[in-house]
Amino acid sequence: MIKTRGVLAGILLAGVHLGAQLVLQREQRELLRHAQVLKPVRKLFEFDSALVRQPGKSVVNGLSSQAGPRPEFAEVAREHGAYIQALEDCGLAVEVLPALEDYPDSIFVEDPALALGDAAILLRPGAPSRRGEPDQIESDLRRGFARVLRLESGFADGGDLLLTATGMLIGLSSRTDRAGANSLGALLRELGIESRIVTTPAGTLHFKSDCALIAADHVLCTAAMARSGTFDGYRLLVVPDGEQRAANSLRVNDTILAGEEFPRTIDLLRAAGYAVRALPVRAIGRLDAGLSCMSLRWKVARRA
Ligand code: CIR
Repeated sequence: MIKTRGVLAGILLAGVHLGAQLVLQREQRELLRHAQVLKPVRKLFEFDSALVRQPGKSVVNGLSSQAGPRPEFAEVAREHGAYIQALEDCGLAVEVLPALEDYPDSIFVEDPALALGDAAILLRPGAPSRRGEPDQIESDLRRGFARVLRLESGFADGGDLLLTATGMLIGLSSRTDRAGANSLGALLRELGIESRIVTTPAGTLHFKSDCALIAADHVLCTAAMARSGTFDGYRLLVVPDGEQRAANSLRVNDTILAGEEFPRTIDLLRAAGYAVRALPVRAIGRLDAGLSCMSLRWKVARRA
């Protein structure tokens, strides 16, 4: 009897031991998975480099959905200068490319390419007048990135791409179609980045015209974007009525760049604990642009 009890106790102990080991292994796997998910989080807002392009005189003829006066060249140039200064003040080394008069919208370098630290992707802008821009920026990217991939089919603009902690959101819009989103998804997978195709609220130029990630779990967005459900599970800071354009803000390291025309949004951001740098955006606003559009930003990948 005593012997049987001893054997039973032994089996029980071995079972408990095995159970504990399985739990440990599961926890280790979970930790590893978590670490993989968190890896890109660290880099979401960490930048040390940026590429911008000087506006040409032709910028005043850039695409715009708005009736009303065209912006003055001098005002665009002043806003661009203030933007470069802000990036530098955030600690970034900014390379300024020469103006391209044949491409009025080429100041918005975010659209023809995607920069990811160790790799870049040449995109295919949806607007016919911007289709040549990736070729114009290719050699500059090849200088800075060991790997440069190219989107070969469909259309996708950088303004429709938002990197989040769990991967890239690709917004379908009048500039990014499903064929482009699918091909881009495949290229991103080659680089180890998951992606999800989402929609852009009607009447919005780009996905990021309506939203900006301000912390890994916190999104600044328009009411229309909030209603879309794309960011369910995130904390949302909805821009006040009349300040929709403020949604295209940009977090760079620990600072959020926001348009100075949007004081109520700036107050909300500051009240939420963020450091904000207010920048002039009136003229680029007339060209449907905001603060993410005028740069490509990345953190140089250190080789192991
Ligand atoms: C365009 O319509 O392409 C330009 N006027 C504005 C591009 C703004 N870019 C962006 O939101 N990423």
